[in-house]
Amino acid sequence: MKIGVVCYPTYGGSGVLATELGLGLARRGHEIHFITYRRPARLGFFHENVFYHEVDSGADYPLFEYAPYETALASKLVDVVENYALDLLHVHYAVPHAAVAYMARKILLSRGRYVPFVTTLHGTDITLVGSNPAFAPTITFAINKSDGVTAVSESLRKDTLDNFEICRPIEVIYNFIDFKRFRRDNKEHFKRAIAPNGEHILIHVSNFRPVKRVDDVIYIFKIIHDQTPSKLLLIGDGPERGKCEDLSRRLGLTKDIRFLGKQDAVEELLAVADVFLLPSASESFGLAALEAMACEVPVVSSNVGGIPEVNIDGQTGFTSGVGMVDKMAEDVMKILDSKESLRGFRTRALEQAARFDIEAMIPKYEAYYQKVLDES
Ligand code: GMT
Repeated sequence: MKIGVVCYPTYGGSGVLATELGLGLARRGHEIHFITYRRPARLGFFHENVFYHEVDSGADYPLFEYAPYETALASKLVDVVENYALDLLHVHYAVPHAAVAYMARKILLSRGRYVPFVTTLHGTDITLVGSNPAFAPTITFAINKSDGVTAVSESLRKDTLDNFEICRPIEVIYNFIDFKRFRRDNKEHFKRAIAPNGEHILIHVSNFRPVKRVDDVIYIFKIIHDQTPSKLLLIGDGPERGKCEDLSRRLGLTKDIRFLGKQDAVEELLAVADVFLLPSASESFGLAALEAMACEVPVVSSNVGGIPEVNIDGQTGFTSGVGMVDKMAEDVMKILDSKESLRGFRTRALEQAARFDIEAMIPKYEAYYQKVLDES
């Protein structure tokens, strides 16, 4: 198939997932065209089946206080579909991509071609952004007009049906993990550098948005740090980072918390970690938790959204209510209680991660695309 992929080319989960999916499909012989405003973060290498088309929103025209990105993207979609004879468009993150794809499909139809589009809902496009009255009517319309709609967890599917007037089926295709990249390699030299006295290593990876509750990560760490020698690695960047740095100073933890910013090789840091913390207020899936589990790192998390579909309470880690930092700290201590306990959690985390192997999920997307093409 020849497939156009639209996504946010940033470090966020939806962009990562879209890029990995596109690359996986390209490896299986499909021709993949990424159509975005910047080269996606994980699209670093040449592949004969992968194309990249940059969208220029014409932002430098003096009249535009806000660049008309949607119009530019719709025009680019029309251009790429026509010039590369694409069979299908797959847009990740409904806002605004589903509405733009609808517009492109209309334009193409007026020029004699029907090109279906699949929308994948990722989470905040529904739970935070999409439900905002500024977007809701357009997004509801565009989801209903999609030729196919997928959600990354059962919980997100349910949230979408509960909160929007959706009159079409939504297929759940879970997020996935590439075990060629995410696996626990021996990184003893890293471990010695980070925790020279054998301290426990806790880790959190996110975009430091309020929804991630990174301050809870620090409060949890404080409780643990008072009980056992430990280090915390904070990976990623975003609006809450400054506040979190202040908090770690106020709590006297500067020496033992390392803010590492955005990292390309997250798996190398996960490979030295003992427990992953994810206390989010909302999370449709928790791809970062799955990446940790693939590297045999148990997860202590909140129990919101799709997280319990990934992190199984008492098995692969623990889940609790949002903001229950004392309980989350207790759960970390339970995991770290003995070498046997940690080993058990590690093994089960890996077993659970194996259910989300990319090799099993890509064929599900292929089958779904085929169904959409057959029906349109
Ligand atoms: O986590 C974010 O805020 C980024 C966001 C995104 O779209 O990039 O992540 C969402 O999509 C990921 C990939 O499907 C999911 O793993 C995350 O759980 C989801 N985030 C939220 O629902 C908050």
